[in-house]
Amino acid sequence: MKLIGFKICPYVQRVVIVLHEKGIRHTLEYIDPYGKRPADFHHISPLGKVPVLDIGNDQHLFESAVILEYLDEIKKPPFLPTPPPARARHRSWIVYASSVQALLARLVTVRDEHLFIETQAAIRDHLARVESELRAGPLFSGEHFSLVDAVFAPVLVTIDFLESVHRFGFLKNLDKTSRWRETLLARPSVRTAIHNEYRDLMIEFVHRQKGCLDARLNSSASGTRQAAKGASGTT
Ligand SMILES: N[C@@H](CCC(=O)N[C@@H](CS)C(=O)NCC(=O)O)C(=O)O
Repeated sequence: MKLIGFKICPYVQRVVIVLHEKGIRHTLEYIDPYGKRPADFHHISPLGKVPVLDIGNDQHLFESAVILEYLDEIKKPPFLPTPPPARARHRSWIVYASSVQALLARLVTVRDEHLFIETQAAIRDHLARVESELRAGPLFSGEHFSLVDAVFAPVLVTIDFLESVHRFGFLKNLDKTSRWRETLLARPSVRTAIHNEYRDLMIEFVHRQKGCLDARLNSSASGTRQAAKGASGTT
């Protein structure tokens, strides 16, 4: 199998996580998000997005949630529960994770200050709802890894990055979600899914958006430069 993706794409990260959790042999082909797509890209990815999973015999799968279910069907252990109600509940939370991920993407790209503030509030509301859904842990369904864990891990990785560049405090007072974050981020599959250039590429991505978050990064960077100049006695 070959997974085609971008190095910072959270939807690619979720597929990498499941490939690793299941021990499925694969190769990864990273394409340049800002460059020209490979010639056959729109043929293999009708929506023009990554991830795409090449499963051989000229067959390509697109849409990460579908890819995850495919991987779950072909290799044990199953990560989706069997009883239909539980199975449906997990699928609902997989959709929910994509909504949170979309809000996080909006936070990085938005240029309107009002919408920037509004998006932060929406993210907090969504995370509070996740918190109320979590049980004793350590994972979404207790001890067993599930596809819900696989899709929320990249959400929490993105939040970690965002908190490292600006103090949003998204996980403040969300104790269960914070513990879930720690458990997930310590997992080898999740660590593998975070490309070693992830942080630098994310910062580059934020700068390219020229949005409200970029403005905050620039102002805190110039603040740091001013402080450094002041400390060294130069102005
Ligand atoms: N619903 C899709 C979302 C995938 C998605 O949005 N991928 C982004 C990158 S993270 C993409 O390929 N965007 C198109 C582009 O940047 O050209 C999935 O779950 O696979």
